[in-house]
Amino acid sequence: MIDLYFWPTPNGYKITMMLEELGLEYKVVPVNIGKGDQFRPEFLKISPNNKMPAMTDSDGPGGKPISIFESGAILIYLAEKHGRFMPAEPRGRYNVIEWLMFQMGTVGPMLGQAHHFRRYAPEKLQYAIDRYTNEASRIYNVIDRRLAEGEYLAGDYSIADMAVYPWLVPHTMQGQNLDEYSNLKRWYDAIRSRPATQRGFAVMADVVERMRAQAQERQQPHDQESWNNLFGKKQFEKR
Ligand SMILES: N[C@@H](CCC(=O)N[C@@H](CS)C(=O)NCC(=O)O)C(=O)O
Repeated sequence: MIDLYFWPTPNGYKITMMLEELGLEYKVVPVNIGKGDQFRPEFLKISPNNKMPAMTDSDGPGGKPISIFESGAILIYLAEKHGRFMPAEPRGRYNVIEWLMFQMGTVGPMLGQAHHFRRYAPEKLQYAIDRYTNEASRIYNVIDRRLAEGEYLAGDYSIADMAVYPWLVPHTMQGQNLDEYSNLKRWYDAIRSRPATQRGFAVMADVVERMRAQAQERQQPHDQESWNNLFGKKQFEKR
């Protein structure tokens, strides 16, 4: 049995997309990162960086349980275990891994900063807004150029595409217009229309809707408690 420690964010959706593509049964264990669930000692044991997603599989290597944190590692684990969405042959495999690493090292961290400075930061710092909006445009151009060469990022539809796609869903928050990137837009629409993508994004959709309504009501993305957990004192406590 798979337990997925999850909250509905781009990093979380990478894994629900993959689990849905594989047609696996899994239990969602909500990790409410706004309420501080990520700091619970039992969660830190499987995810020492206090971030979701994390996953446990009772049927890990050698038939023994395994726990994994970092979405890229989880995707590689699932792809290798099930022999899908990453070729076994070395050239194809490294091609997928390089684009997956591009997501993990660049797409996620940089677009996350764009969200932070464009939307979450209490002070509007023009330098930071420009820096991360420009960086987002640069990244979108890299993806667009790559997708001029092929249908997907690395050969057939793979875990690299599943890692990048959820980060481009909030493109307006990153100051990006998909119509300016024709190859990327074609790829984006193809992935969006996959039934597994839709099922992956339906996980905890009720919570997303509730959080959206609450944020709209208070006209701020975070309340005091979630700000403190994600960006304030609680986040930086020594543990
Ligand atoms: N590199 C990690 C990043 C995961 C990550 O940033 N998770 C965020 C939500 S998207 C989180 O759990 N934040 C809670 C916190 O920072 O305390 C991965 O890809 O798994």
